[in-house]
Amino acid sequence: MTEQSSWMKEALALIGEKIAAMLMESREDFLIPAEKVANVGIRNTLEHALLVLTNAGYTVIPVLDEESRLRGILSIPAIIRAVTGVEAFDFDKLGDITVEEVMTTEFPVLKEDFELEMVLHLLVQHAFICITDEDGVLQGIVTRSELLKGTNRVAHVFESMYDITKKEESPIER
Ligand code: 4BW
Repeated sequence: MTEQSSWMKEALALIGEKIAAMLMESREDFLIPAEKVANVGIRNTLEHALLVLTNAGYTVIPVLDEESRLRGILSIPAIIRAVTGVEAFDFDKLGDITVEEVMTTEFPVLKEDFELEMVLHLLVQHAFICITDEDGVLQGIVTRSELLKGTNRVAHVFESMYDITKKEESPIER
């Protein structure tokens, strides 16, 4: 798992203070709490995992251990790959392979005091970001759609809250 690192933080351009503050007002709204996040256990079989994914309607979900610590993420394509033979699928193997054998362990994870810049940056590449506490226990996820809802709100109300005047020379136009 890729932890939030200081060099990465510094590499990211800072979001304007006022916009960041407005977005962070919705912080609680865009964090889907762990109890509402579909997940599978590390020792579950792929057969069980496929049922959970199918019933939840998601393509990728977090993998947890017995102490609710985040251990990986599991996708439908990864399950299908695991039962793909040279010429055919062998779906009988679903009951013999565990989630742990197939899950992805390289993915970004942030702590509860995450920086907004970091989340925005990571969501370009990833559909959701897992948030954990210091012990690695899943606290929730931030998804693209929840953050977009927050961004949408800022786009609608920002100019009604602030007087904006164009600078003579904007750095963006240089
Ligand atoms: O069951 C669904 N309900 C709703 N309301 N929307 C869904 C559902 N399934 C898919 N969607 C939509 C969302 O807009 O399709 C997008 C892509 O789904 P995904 O990736 O490929 O399964 C969804 O975009 P999103 O809300 O920004 O979510 C991004 C990703 O975050 C999802 C899924 O991998 C994960 N995710 C979201 N909510 C989750 C969840 N994983 C577990 N539990 C949840 N509650």
